[in-house]
Amino acid sequence: MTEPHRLSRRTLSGLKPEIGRPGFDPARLATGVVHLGIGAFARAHLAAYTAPLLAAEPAWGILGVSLRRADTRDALAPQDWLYACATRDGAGEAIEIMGTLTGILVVPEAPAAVLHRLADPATRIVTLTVTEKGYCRNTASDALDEDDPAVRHDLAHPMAPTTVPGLLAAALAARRTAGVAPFAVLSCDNLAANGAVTRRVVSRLAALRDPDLGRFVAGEVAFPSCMVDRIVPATTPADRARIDAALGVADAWPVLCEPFRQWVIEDRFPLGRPAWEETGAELVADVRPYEDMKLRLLNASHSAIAYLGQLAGWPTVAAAVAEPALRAYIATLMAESATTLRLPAGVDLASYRHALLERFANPALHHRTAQIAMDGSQKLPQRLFAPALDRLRAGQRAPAIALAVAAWLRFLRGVAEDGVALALDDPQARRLRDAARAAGDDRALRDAVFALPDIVPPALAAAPFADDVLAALVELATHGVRRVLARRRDGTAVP
Ligand code: CS2
Repeated sequence: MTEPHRLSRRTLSGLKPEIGRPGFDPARLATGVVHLGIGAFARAHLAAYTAPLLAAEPAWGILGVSLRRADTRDALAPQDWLYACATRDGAGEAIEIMGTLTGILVVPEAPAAVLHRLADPATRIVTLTVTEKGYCRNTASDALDEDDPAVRHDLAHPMAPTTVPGLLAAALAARRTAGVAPFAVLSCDNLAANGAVTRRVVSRLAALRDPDLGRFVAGEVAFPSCMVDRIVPATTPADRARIDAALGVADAWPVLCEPFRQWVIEDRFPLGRPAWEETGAELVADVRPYEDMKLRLLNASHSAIAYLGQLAGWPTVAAAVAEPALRAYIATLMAESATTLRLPAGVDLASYRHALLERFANPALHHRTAQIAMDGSQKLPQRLFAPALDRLRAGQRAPAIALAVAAWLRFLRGVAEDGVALALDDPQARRLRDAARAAGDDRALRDAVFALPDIVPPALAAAPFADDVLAALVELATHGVRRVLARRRDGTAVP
């Protein structure tokens, strides 16, 4: 029985007319997609591209899976898996009720049920937003981290896996035994060549279980790559209160996002797919140029803004880019990274960069720098280290990238410029914090972190990049973020 003041199928028809609602009966959906990592991003991105197709194709409903916590399931179960998606910018907010989910399962509670649904022949695609760390990869080699205790657990208990590679290997093994064709695995995380990385970690874990299974996964399973883009900040209590007031009923966990969205997908789905091209996705043969452009311009800028913002006391991306000197620096950073890109056909770089700055300035999103600063060890390789390496190979320095990396190093010390403590939320937190704590001065800080070859590529730990990072660290210590950015804009800084 659902509550009268809670969003649910029963209260859906009583919502105000300006609230968008599903153009289909959510009760009639069947599961065709299983989504691992059913967080805010997938609920605002995958769901938005899929919802308009479900009236014609109700077999493509999405079963959500949470890998660790039960909170999303607990929030959405009493509301028949419905939730509000609020699209916001300076002009206002549009709210749509999303009804694409057929349920949510939580792995630690019910690993067998998750495996059962993954093995079900009706499941034709498994999509993933499990964050960079969910791939259990060594970020330097992009191979499975075989020393990861969770990976070791999954190898010892193949029928009760806890990791993404472990779950997928177990499900693909079950399908193979039952003679059911493999589903396609679509990674929607911010990794370069995300399909290839997923194939590598899943097939390696499968091979460690059984070499034959490893060959099957590597050779017979489709792992298309894709580039996803939509800024989806974490929902705050204030968002919840505002959206509840607009709905007139309570939604325990709405999501909010910017109007912009993009999805570029490699078209390799042996068992079929929803007609995502009808809802704006671009289906292409080679996603890599789109992925690199987005990671090295949007996400690289985000990480730079996050660490500079954490040090300088800018709580949100919009607050940071309201500073002219920061905006100028981000334009320089993008120009520096852009030299490493093979641009997708038809993309105008100047308009793309301009649009990014406009999106960052969205005053209604309150996208927190602390949120983006999380998991730097997992994000920096594809956002900052890869373009720096490419520039080095081309005989070019990378002073703007070096400043972003220096800001990250300073952030690892855990103290903002005004003395406020900064939280370090990163799977490598212990090693990074130990390295930062032991380091007396800036040179020691750089050397300690750059001596971790699985985190920072050794080629960057040498001159000239390491010199530029040290120069930036010293500059930050001497002048502080605001003055460093102003000096760089005026051309008075050394690099
Ligand atoms: C952000 C991304 O949190 C982060 O690291 O850079 O989540 C970013 O908002 C999305 O990739 C935008 O598509």
